[in-house]
Amino acid sequence: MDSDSVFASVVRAPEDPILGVTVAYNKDTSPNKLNLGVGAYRTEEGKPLVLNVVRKAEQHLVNDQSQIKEYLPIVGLADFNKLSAKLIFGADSPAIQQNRVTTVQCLSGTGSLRVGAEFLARHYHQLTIYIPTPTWGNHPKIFNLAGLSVKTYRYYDPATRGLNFQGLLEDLGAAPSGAIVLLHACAHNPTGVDPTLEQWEQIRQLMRSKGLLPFFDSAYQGFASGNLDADAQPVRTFVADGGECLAAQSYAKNMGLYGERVGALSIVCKTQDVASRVESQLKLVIRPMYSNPPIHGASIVATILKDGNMYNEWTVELKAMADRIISMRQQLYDALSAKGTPGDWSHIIKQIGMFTFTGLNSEQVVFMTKEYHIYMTSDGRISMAGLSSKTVPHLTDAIHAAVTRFG
Ligand code: KET
Repeated sequence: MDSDSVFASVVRAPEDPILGVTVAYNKDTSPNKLNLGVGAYRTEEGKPLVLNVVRKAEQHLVNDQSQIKEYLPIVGLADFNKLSAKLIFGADSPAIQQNRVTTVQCLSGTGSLRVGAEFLARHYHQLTIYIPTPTWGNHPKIFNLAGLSVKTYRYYDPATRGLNFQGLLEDLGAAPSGAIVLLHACAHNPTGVDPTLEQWEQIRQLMRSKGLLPFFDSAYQGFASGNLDADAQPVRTFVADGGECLAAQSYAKNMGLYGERVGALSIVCKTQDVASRVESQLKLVIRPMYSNPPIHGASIVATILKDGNMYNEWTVELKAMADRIISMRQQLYDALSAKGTPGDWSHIIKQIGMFTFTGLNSEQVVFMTKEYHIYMTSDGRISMAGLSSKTVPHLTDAIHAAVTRFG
């Protein structure tokens, strides 16, 4: 009997708004089903992709008898941390040269955000973090659980399907001095809308003038433009001014290491001494949480970043993924235009990164899932990486039917 259980009063929690889409997809028996929910890259054949360069690095690790399975230090693999900081801040970053960056290996992007948030909650004077509307659904939960108070700033304008730059400046301008601001480093999720470099510069000036603390979430470096350096440019301009910031990096998407849970948190400080004290406190955050991070994924990343040839191979494979996504945008846009689907769909080719924020409403999404077995998040976000030339017509039919029926 249920009532005998000491947990009898536990109520069922809803599925996660993003990962729950995959749960529902897996239960669907239709041969035409299509998962455009989670942001995970698929090939033209609809299959998950392990990069060749990752296989090569793994082979290298297996053959290397000096590779051991001892615990890593609390902060993770030293090489991985150094190389990760270089990847995001640039090899010639003065902050790195001056040793005022501390980098700790964390459990992918999510874990990096969480560790950074826990550190801020313990040691930073202003406990309010501003996140964009909309944003990745896990952001408010991560920051709330860490003890920060979450507020929002305007970001996306549904009318233009572009950036609400004026609203963004107004809201950050009205934020209390010292507040933390979560910024998507590139390829904003879910909107696919990024500020231009000129707009970033204005955001930077405003934030610095008010002493707002930037916390970058970099989950898609390389996926926006196909170029790792170009995608890191906004972050680098914030570091170049000598000010402080945090950055959470994920290798889930750009190296396809989703399940390896490999990422890094960097905190750029004013001086080397501050950075080393910050690191000592990060260790106190991490040790009781998960003790120390896993070794395999970080070793793969370090192997690739360390070796010139492998690094180049990676950039080629990364560019190929980014290009395939861009070509999916064009194909979907062309197909909707050819079909004469009502509405302006040019945002599909204007937005960047893994997702298109279609503008479809939740009623239309429910309809597409029920009638066409197409799975996506209820906010109308579709993962372009889950699409292929073969499935574009099916998606086009579904969107056409949805907007015609519920326009
Ligand atoms: N930040 C952003 C903006 C983000 O989209 C994700 C993942 C993460 C961080 C964390 O990724 P990690 O695997 O912890 O490195 N987003 C996709 C997957 C998810 O929701 O977990 C998604 O939006 O589909």
